[in-house]
Amino acid sequence: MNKKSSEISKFLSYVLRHEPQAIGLLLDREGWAVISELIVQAKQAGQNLNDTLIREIVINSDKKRFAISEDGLRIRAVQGHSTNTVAIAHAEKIPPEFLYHGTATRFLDSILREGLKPGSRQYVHLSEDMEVATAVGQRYGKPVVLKIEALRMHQQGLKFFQAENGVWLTKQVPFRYIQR
Ligand code: HQG
Repeated sequence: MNKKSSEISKFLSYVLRHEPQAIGLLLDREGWAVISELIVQAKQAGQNLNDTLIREIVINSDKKRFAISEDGLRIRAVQGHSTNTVAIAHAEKIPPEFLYHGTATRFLDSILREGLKPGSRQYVHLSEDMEVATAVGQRYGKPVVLKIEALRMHQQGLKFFQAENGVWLTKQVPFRYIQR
């Protein structure tokens, strides 16, 4: 992705996951925004988008962060939300035996005390892939990957969901399910 596309992708993440009200955009409960409205509201906020550009970014997003509705008229972020106006009905699924969470070493003391918490987001994000988890952890400093006993959590009544792009979501991970 070039610099311009990456800047727009960040803008889309910001308004579709976190602060739609910052540009006067309305998302429905499932997180959908009408693309034509997004273009108008973004322009007022100084961000020039168009239909082709938006669709290119959706297709080229490395993590498949966004989806376009079947009728082609709406867009949403598939996970990562913090705004509480959105409550996507993610598919509940039985997780694999282990999932991974990448974080920074400086958070470890707190995580081993409190377990994993969603912070400002709606869910804790977990991955099936250790390399992906390492890259996620790197965003905040020296990375460390935690191995989560996901299936045992599920068997003990904790729910798991999988977003359209494969990211696993759960409300929290108590420290007893975390291995280093
Ligand atoms: C940490 C990106 C202290 C947690 C990625 C993480 C992901 C704690 C940070 C997605 C803690 C929250 C989400 C505790 C958790 N004490 N720190 N008890 N519990 N933490 O960004 O998982 O590129 O909200 O380990 O790829 O890093 O945006 O979550 O380091 O899928 O599409 O608190 O964001 O995707 O950070 O990343 P975040 P995350 P995109």
